[in-house]
Amino acid sequence: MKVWGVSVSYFTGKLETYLRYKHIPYEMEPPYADAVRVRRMAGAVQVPLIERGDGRFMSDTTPIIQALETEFPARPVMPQNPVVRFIALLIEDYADEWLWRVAMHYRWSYEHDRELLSRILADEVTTHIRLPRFVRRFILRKRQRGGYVIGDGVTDSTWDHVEQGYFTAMRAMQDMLRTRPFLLGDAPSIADIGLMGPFLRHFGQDPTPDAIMRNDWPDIAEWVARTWNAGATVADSAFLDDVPADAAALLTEICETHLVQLEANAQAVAAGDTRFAMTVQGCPYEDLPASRYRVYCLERLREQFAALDPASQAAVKALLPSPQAALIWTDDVPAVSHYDPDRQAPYNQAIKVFEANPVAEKFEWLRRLGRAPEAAN
Ligand SMILES: N[C@@H](CCC(=O)N[C@@H](CS)C(=O)NCC(=O)O)C(=O)O
Repeated sequence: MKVWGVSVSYFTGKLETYLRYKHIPYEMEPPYADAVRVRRMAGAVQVPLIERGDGRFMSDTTPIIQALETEFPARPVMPQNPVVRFIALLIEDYADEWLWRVAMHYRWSYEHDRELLSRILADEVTTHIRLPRFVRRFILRKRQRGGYVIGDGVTDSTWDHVEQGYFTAMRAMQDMLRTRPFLLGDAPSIADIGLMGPFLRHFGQDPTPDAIMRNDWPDIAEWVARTWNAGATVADSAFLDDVPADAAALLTEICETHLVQLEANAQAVAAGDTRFAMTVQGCPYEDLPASRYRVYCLERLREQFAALDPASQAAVKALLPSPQAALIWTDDVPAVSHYDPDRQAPYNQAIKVFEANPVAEKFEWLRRLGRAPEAAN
């Protein structure tokens, strides 16, 4: 299996964790030198992508993993119990979409992290571009910090709240890991795999968050290593049959953060707005990019909830007592993404989470000059 990916990428790290656990062999290479073909085949140049032997492309780790679970049923990562499975998928969605801003902030707001990562990325993904390395690094720094940090609502007044998201996640995960090696049992589930997106390549590798984790949260550093190495140490799946009480802090955090953002984003997309504001845990965020892809995430969560039997639905409701959770089972806020209407994912023409990056567009002339970096994380 060919994975088009990047060694320091959030979602590539999530997919690699999964493939290693499942013992699915793969080779990896960055896709950017072949961007025209990749865009034609996959719809968007983002990482990771999988190119199959028959030429088909798979995009988007959430449907990729769901499709691979059917194709490679050994060592499943989806819990059998429907309530545990729904909660695991909700944790995956929070890891994918809420912790993204936190991870990008630590990587691109701190000078040391920014210098190191722009150097790694320039050497890994932009060597086909005929511009001096310092120019390639400059574009990468501007693109990533401008588009994904400053352009995604990280300001002096949200900075502390963004960082609080990292600590709250670790505290809540620690609650769950006190009596088990993985969040929902004795084997990694899609909840662990999802959280490896932010925790493997960003929090566990970027200098600033990694120092915090290693020095103050070594239990979490152990979980990162354990999940990465689970292919060698875990013989088969073993999940809980109930969502444990120690998941309460993580579920509250998900309701108060991720679901608030999903709701405000869906409202913005429904109104045709490209930017929106929201208040999360009392902290106002201004001028955020609306995402059609995240409306699709909400559509899928609602669909998974609707597919549960009434007793499981009641159990999920009892686990999510925060008022924000009603977003999942009521449709006062419309969720209509018009994305993947024929349900071909992961074999569809994909869209990016943020379809436009205004900062990248500002540097388009420079990029064209040397065929400069068009995507990285
Ligand atoms: N929902 C997608 C997200 C993939 C994604 O956003 N990947 C980042 C890198 S970690 C990317 O390629 N971004 C494109 C860009 O920066 O233009 C997935 O789960 O695979």
